[in-house]
Amino acid sequence: MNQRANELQAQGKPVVGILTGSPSDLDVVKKAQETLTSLGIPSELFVLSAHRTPELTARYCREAEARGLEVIIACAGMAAHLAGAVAAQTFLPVIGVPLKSSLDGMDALLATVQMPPGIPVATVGIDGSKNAAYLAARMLARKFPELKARLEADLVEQQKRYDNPFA
Ligand code: RP5
Repeated sequence: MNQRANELQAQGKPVVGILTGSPSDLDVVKKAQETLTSLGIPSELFVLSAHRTPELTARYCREAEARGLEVIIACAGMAAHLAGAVAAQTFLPVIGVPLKSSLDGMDALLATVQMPPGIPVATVGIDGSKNAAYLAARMLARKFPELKARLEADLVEQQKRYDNPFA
């Protein structure tokens, strides 16, 4: 196994920060953390809001890189400004997860994805917290190559649910 990925797992220090805008989001958001854990990626999860706790959110983002984080996943519903507010405070890549809280999540999707030029948020689908974790893993695999092998193994597992007409 690649030495750096081993170190990543052994040290247990979070490299992905997961934020969400309300305790009411946690059932969906926890799937991101479960997926990262299944891939051997240490993460941390905090409830922080762009609107209700703006100063704590900004401080978290400004200190994130120095604390060793590599990617931030930001999840929110309704007027979902969290991912954009995070991207305004850090140069780490930000993955936005729009949550289905009202209007079937369409409000959050548009609020998260429609960032102005220069402040990007890589937005996954509505309630797409698992895919946010997989995207974070692909980003991290550029620095920790063993993660690529884990992603390949995970895909093989997914493929077991499918037929192979050529077998
Ligand atoms: C957003 O508003 C949160 O991310 C949540 O999805 C939604 C509703 O929050 P609560 O009123 O349930 O706290 O900021």
